[in-house]
Amino acid sequence: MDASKPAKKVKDVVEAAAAKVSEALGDRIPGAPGSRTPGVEEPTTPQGPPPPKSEQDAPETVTPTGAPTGAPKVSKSQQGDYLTTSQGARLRDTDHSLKAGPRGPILLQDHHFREKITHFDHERIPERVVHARGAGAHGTFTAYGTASSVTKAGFLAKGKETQVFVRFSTVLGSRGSADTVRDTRGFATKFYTDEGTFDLVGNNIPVFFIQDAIKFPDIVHAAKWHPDREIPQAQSAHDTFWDFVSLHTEAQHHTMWNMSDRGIPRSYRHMEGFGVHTFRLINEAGETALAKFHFKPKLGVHSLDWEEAQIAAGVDPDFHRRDLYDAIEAGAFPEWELGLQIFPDTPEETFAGIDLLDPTKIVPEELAPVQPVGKLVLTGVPTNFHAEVEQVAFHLGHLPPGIDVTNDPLLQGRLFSYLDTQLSRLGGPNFMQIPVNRPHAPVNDMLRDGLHQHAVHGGVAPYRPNSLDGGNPFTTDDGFLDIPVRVAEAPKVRANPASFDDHYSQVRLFWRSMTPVEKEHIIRAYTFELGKCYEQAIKERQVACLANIDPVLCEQVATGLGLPVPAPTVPFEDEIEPSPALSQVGGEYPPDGRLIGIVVDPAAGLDGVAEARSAIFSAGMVPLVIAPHGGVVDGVPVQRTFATARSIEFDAILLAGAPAPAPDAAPARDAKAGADSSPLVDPRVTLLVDEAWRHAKAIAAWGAGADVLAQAGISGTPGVISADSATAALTELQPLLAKHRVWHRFPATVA
Ligand code: HDE
Repeated sequence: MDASKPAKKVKDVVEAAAAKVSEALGDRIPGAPGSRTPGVEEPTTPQGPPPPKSEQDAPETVTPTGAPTGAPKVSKSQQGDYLTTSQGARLRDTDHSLKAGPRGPILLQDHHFREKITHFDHERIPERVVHARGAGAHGTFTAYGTASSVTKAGFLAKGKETQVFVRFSTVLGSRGSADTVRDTRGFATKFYTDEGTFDLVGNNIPVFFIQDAIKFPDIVHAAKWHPDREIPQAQSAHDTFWDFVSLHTEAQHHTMWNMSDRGIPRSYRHMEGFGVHTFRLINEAGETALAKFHFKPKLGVHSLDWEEAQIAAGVDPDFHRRDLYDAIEAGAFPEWELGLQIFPDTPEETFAGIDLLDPTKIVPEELAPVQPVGKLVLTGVPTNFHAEVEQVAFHLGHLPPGIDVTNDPLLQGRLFSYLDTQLSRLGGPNFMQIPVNRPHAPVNDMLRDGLHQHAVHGGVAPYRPNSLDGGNPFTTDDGFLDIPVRVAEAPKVRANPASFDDHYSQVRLFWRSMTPVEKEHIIRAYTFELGKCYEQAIKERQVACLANIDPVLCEQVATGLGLPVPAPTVPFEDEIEPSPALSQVGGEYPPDGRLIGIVVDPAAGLDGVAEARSAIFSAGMVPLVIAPHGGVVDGVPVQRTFATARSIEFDAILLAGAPAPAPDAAPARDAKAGADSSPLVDPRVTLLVDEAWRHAKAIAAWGAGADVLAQAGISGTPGVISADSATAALTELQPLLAKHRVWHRFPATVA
């Protein structure tokens, strides 16, 4: 008997079923792990390495010295059909080490074993000392030409397109920490310009904790884990952080931003990016101006709810990373407008009385509008995370002609630190030759040799002056100019300018610019974080700082902590004009890439579900069907089950039915099922709706879906829609999504 026959039959049936599911799924729901849909059985014939997925991109194939090679990007991937050693010799076996007999010891001569294990042992590199956790993507920057009057930087000339790589990050956590913790986010952009790489290494918060770089180890040691227990991971809700910021009060402004909704962004796509420091620009005519860089997201600035962020940290620690990559895969390319605030380059280096060299201060946009200079669009997911995201090396000293630094003492220190840190992270001085770090401009640098040298430098005279290499390379007058700014005569000191002593006026500005609901969130954040501190004295000291910011804020937080309300110690100035641009509430934005959960009840039929799915797709969003079990229901593919779905993943919930408890709705199987012994609706669905409601999300139902609203006790409440059809439900839902949350569901208690 041919033993392969029954096995082949099973294989055919299983593969046909898999193909059916994948056909029903289509390629529009992001998340497929590879470019090939696998069969159930292990492949036995060579098919070559898989091609990249369509949304993937990779570093340009330039040489280590920036020359285009014309090679396709996949040329850097694995080649051929057969497993080889690192030297390309084909292997017969990689599953057994070479032993002195089947039961004998492994032989030292096993060079394949040693190569495999040795390489594996060294796969990790030191994580970044800060910003260890991040995600990055490839894209393009297109300039409007509007900056040409202030800078001669070629990448800002009208219509110029420049490739970019952007890395977003949290600051405090280690590489494996959760994305949604309360923290500042890094927003670092590498522009591969024709005139040399420009790195804009910014954050999603426009101010910093410290004014002088020499304090960086202090703030980072205070904010990271306690050194004895390495607790807590990735968050500021602990004693050492609050100990430092309450003593070092110049940190109060940044801390307030962290306690606001800016500390828990909805996604990287919904964040602003700020260069923080003031830079000095120079145009073709040699005129200079001072400037601050801003990235404004096309989708608006939006945040998570704090409970949502906490649940996400457990349910999906990769929440932001997944959002970034899924959005690109779904074709909802993340987009920002780059803008400049421009200030006259005066000897005082101030604007409207604000010291432009103080990185704890902003210039309100109402005083100096952000002028758009170009568009950044992210279109490519990395091909290899380690090669690209982990090895990308940013440095503030990567500046093209036309952009220069100022004397901001924080910036000055960073100019040292970023180069220094790469030496230990990336193993030597040639990190700029790693593919993602290679400039796209020709490099002729006279830097030679060193560990991991990839370039094969020609010539015999890497020195200047020389005659042996014909004098090459030459300097040129259109090269990078260190703008010859006059340095005022002064004694050599360890001191700050007196203007740096104002630690509170802008914290008050921020607080007063918030809407009531945002103030509620800030009060909640301070009360939570300080409530997590152990030492009473630290809480008291921080509450004393809040007294210098606002009496209501101070009183509310003190009450939550059970502390007396102290009097201010720093006099309040006259009225501070609020800056509405600082608030996230108000405005309407496109819903691109938003995830809409559709709860279905297979027992009652899927009325309206197909039309809802296609309407959601056409609106540029992603529908995810949530059913009692996986697979395909009535021809509609299921992406989530009641067991796998959690509210935090969805921006809005659609209820297409009121499913009765599924067989696995038992607490012994799924704790989310709760204790109710005979619920009408599956308790996981009720929980989903409860959470979405608490997090001020829009919820819409049609048909029997309205029963779920009744069961949850939320029918008729703000932002909860009961409609006749799927189309009507979606029509009412979309304006709510454009505002991000149903803010009026929970009236604020503070003005
Ligand atoms: Fe950084 N910072 N930083 N920083 N920073 C690093 O560089 C440093 C500061 C920022 O995605 C490190 O390659 C000092 C401000 C981002 O790879 C390190 C000071 C801002 C990233 C370093 C600051 C930033 C970093 C760690 C005080 C916003 C991640 C690994 C003077 C404007 C970049 C590395 C990426 C990373 C030093 C302050 C943003 C150690 C000394 C202010 C987005 O070099």
